[in-house]
Amino acid sequence: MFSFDIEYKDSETSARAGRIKTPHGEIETPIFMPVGTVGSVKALSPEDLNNAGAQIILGNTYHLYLRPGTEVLKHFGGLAAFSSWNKPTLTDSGGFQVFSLAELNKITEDGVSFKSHLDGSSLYLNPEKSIEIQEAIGSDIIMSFDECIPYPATYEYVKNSVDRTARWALRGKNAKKRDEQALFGIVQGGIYEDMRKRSAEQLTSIGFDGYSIGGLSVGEEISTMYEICGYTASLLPQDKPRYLMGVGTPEDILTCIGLGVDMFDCVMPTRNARNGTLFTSSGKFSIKRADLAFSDEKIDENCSCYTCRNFSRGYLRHLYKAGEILALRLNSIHNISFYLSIVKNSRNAVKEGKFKSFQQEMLYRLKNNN
Ligand code: PRF
Ligand code: ZN
Repeated sequence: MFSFDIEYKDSETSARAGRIKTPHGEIETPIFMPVGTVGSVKALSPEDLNNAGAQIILGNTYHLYLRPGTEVLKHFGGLAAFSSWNKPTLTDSGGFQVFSLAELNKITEDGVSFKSHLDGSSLYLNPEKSIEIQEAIGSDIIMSFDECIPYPATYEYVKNSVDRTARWALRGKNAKKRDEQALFGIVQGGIYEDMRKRSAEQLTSIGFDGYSIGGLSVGEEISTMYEICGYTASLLPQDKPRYLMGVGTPEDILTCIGLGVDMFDCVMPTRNARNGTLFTSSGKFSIKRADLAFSDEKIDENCSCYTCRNFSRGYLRHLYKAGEILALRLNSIHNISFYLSIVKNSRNAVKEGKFKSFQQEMLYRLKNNN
């Protein structure tokens, strides 16, 4: 069964250190969830993920519904068993992916019709169908089907969409059959504080196991993102986990932990790894740089991941330039390990009552890009 307990609260910021229990194991928060859209975190095996410190990974309803489909997933006993990950998984509802990837046909009160980005076939998702697919996937934490509002959007548009997202969230909750899965509601409302308040009130009065903050990092100013994130987090129940969807950079994660967010996911560490961009505690750099050819430095002297324990920047540059597939794996191992070290160190800092100084120091070092 699902539970969330807060173990420590920071006195200077809104940061919390907590523990989520799921049928597939426990998660220490704050946590970063590597993105495994189609049932694999690109370039990484479950063993690589375990060694990097991953505790939960994310899958997407939209992609898994298109391929391999619910019958295959059911046959293998759900995504965790199918992929041999066997630890906690969370799925996004498909709402956001339908709006961002598919060719949208029509949004009605009932749901959304769209064309598959794979073969153009016509498909349909609604709140009930999204829950049914997530039940077949068997993820420990599932999301309500929401309408993701484009940015910028008018106040009137946002209002209609917030209300519809609340009606869809209630329908999803009523359709849910499996008790062992936790269901989160997704707060929308664009950049309008009163709409965020309206959405948070609607969802908390329905009641969910946790609350996601959606509709951010979609093109608004970064300062606006932080303001709306902090405001929204302050409206949510203290005793439930808060998940900021699709965010973000190391700076964003450190900042938003301080605003009271417990869970994050983003393709940035894995996608950037495959493009040759590596994150370190003193900023990011490209492994393609000519001046790294003779570098015997590690990616990050402070990192103890498999890649940093064994390989020089010079060798990693060579692998990348030669188009070797090992480059993608080694880079991904480092970036995921780095992201997970940020949340782990944040958690430890909260426990030791020094999150604020840890956060300031980290943000300062990240800015001094090397
Ligand atoms: N809704 C859903 N998934 C999401 C988002 C959202 O608003 C975002 C926005 N950053 C990322 N992923 N369902
Ligand atoms: Zn490393």
